[in-house]
Amino acid sequence: MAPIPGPRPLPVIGNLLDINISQAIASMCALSATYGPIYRLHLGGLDMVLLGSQELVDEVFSRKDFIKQPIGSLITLRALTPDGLLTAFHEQEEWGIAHRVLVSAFGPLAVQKMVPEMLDITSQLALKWARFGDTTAINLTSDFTRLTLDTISLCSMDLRFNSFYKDDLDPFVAAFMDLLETSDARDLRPGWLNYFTWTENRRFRKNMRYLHKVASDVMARRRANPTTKQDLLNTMLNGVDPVTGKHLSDSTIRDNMITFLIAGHETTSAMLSFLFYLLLTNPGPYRTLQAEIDQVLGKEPLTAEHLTRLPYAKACLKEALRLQPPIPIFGIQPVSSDPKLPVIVGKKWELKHAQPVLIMNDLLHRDPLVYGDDANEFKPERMLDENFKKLPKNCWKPFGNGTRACIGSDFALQEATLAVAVLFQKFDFKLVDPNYKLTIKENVTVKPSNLFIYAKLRPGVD
Ligand code: MNH
Repeated sequence: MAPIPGPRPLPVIGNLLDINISQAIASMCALSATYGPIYRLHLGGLDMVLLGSQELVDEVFSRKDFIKQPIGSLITLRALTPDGLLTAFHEQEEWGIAHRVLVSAFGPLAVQKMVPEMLDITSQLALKWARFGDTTAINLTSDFTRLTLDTISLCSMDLRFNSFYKDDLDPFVAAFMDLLETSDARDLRPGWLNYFTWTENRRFRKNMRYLHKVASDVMARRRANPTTKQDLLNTMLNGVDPVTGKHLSDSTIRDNMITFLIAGHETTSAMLSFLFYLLLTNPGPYRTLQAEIDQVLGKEPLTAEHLTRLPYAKACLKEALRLQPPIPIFGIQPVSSDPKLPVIVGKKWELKHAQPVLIMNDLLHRDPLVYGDDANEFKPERMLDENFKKLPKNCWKPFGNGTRACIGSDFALQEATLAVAVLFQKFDFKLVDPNYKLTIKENVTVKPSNLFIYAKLRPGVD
């Protein structure tokens, strides 16, 4: 057996000094240049193994003995949503019940019925940008965050944040942003150290109580005023699990409402922001995309039917998810038939039972053996269905893997395709700073920072 390479850990703090805390993910990927596609790192009290090539990722995803492991921020988030789909442990009963009750409510057919609500919010964004005119700098990511938060809350629980009518973050968003920020900092410290950060812990608990209350209030209001709308909240309130015959408990419903709001908006906003950045720095794909939208929509108002005829727009989104995955790392673990025995990967590396393993999407998605010498370039053509299906399996994992993959991927892709179609139909865009260099802010998900654009209404648009 070969030792798994990696930087030498120090006592207590492990490899903390090998990582730049504000750019933890970028530093983890950078270490792979020195240590290779599999290496180990000791952080936050965990002995982790990181994987960053398609060959290794394909191996672990093709086997049956690797399962999801909520790790890092997800563990801290478990304090907030212990029964939520995203943070649930593999064997947790609440996960199975909620998954089975919800899975078809997130499927393509159900999501298609949400087009009018998605359009409602996208139109608010378009109206705002039209009124700004073409000389007001738009903070792209913050407007996309308004779009995606208002969309998931309206579609999932008929709740309107009306973010476009507010300058500041809604208190709900402020509370969970603050909670996520502390959760990132906690992650990198050994667990016992977090015990001593009193003020931070108090703030964490205060935010948590507030988020629980908002969700419980929405649930109580719906119970008091029942509707027949087939939204996710009604699905959770009324659904019965075909396997166990059980309903979702109130705390499971509450946790999943919070989960949808958190998981459903930061990621989709990041995807749209990165896509715009990539289009604005790649004039060829920008023009091809706008030509497709002009050809399919012309000046007509968008309908669900148009969305099925925008293959290039979909390819652009998938290519943006490849180059800039909003969730760049996620955790799995080997499960050995005998916990005392190791699990062998790549025929030569031993992993301990339940050892945290991190998949590094940033590296997987740029594996030169899969994507070639131009792996770092934005080329949406490679994501058109006919080309995508020729790629080796498990080379594109922006939505995670297996049964624990993202339940909201159809929702997110439809929402983003719709937004891109409406926005490119109505506007021409350019960067405020033509020399803008991408910088990334990490806060559980990653997003571009300081990305400002101008939007100019196109001739003939009212
Ligand atoms: Mn989403 C799980 C990425 C949009 C709700 N999501 C995951 C995972 C990734 C992911 C990666 C797997 C995490 C892990 O293995 O630990 N999600 C995304 C991306 C986007 C996204 C890149 C947008 C782009 N997600 C959404 C939307 C929702 C959502 C929209 C909507 C409500 N995601 C979830 C939930 C899970 C999840 C819920 C947990 C699924 C499960 O384990 O059952």
